[in-house]
Amino acid sequence: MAIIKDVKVPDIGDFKNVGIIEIMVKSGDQVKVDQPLITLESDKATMDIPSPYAGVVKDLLVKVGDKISEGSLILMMELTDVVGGVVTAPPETEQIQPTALKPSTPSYPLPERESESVRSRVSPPLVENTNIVVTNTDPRRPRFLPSPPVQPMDTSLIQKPHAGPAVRQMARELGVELTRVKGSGPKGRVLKEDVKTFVKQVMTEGTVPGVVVPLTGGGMGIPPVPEIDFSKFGEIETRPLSRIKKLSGASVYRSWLNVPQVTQFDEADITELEDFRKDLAEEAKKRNIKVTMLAFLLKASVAALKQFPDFNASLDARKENLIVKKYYHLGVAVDTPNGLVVPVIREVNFKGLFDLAAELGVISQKAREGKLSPTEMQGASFTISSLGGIGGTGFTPIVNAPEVAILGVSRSQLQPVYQNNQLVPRLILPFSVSYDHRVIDGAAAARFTSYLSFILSDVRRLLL
Ligand code: CAO
Repeated sequence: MAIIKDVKVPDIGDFKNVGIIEIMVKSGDQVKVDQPLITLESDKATMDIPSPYAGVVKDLLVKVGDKISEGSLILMMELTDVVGGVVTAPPETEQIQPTALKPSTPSYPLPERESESVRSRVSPPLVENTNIVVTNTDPRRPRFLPSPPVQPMDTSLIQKPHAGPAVRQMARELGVELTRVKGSGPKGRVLKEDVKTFVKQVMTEGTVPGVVVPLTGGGMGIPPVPEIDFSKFGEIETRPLSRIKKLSGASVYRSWLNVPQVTQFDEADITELEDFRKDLAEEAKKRNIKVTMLAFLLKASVAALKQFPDFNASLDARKENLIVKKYYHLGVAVDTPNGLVVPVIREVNFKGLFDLAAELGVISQKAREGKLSPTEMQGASFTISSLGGIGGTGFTPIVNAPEVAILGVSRSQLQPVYQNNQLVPRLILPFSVSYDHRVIDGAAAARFTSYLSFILSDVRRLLL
């Protein structure tokens, strides 16, 4: 005997006029209880509407894009698990309630025994009352059971993840927690591609990928930053982050999470160095270049890296070996209108001050025009971030992993220094070195910065 049932949208809490973004069944499909039929998408969440019955889809009455609310008719279904007018339930009665719509209360208590009169008043879960009787195939349990009372959907359960069922299934199969995956679909919905990218990056880098995961929530066990509607407090403007900001953001986030880093602060007396730099100004002008402190810092850094090779190194992927580099390619952080980029000056050890100054001019210009090629930003063994042209007395640069150390330079200032029993004005350059503490000890870091200070205080040493 064919029994045709209406399948309607159950109680979905406060959600009304919610758009359908996916339909998982078509007319003629055989569906099981709890099998997702359609996916709805509100502003912040997606939710599946599962089938309350086992049966065959007869008429599909909705299409993608339709807006529906509680009680809207989704489809007509011919019930299959019907024996003599009785609809058989899945083996465990608790499963009657669709999993995606589990009420916040525990499972419905099973009565010990129900009389035949129950037949006329039971209803399938989450839809209007009908004359259908739900039975249980477990012989230890009563044959006729009332349905659980209609429960409103616990909408907190559907706030996340923002993904369709196919994507969720894929994530489940791969063991991916969808809350960690940044969605690139409409309204931030997680797509299959996002899950694949996530898995790829976890596999290759052993980290939660920053590019796809600006972890607004809970990734790697990190407590989520609450999402706040700031417009409640005043006027706001939402501006998309530039591509460079997203990439550099992902990169510093990855380093921040992966590298236990410490920053060692120091300073150098660059009075003589500055005099020398000024002496070079005329010659530099003839060459149409400007020799800033940075060219000296590049040379001095190479001297310090040669003295302390562990700073010019990377941990291998298994974190068991230190790969010490015999080349000196130095990254230089450049501030551009679109964000931070780090072009690399290769073989600094073989280049003179004028060459370095010229190259710095070219790459910073290219960086600001967004014309750097990817290869021009690869291969650094150590990085310098100089904010000296702007200001500040000190900062903690983030190690540019997998490098193990980075030099941060602040603005030099004339300061009174006690020398030969008197206070004399000296030009003092504050700087800092952040380092990966797995590779470099604090004592080594202090030796490194002291050596750098020594070299900068007496650049003749660079010739040795
Ligand atoms: N102390 C005092 N003055 C300094 C100085 C220092 N440490 N470093 C540079 N200056 C001076 C320069 O001599 C120059 O002076 P004049 O204008 O009188 O000639 C002026 O400051 C501007 O220098 P500059 O910044 O143009 O040149 P630079 O070679 O020092 O730096 C570059 C080049 C590309 C590194 C820099 O422009 C830049 O982008 N810095 C920002 C890097 C950054 O954002 N780092 C943070 C990353 S971590 O979040």
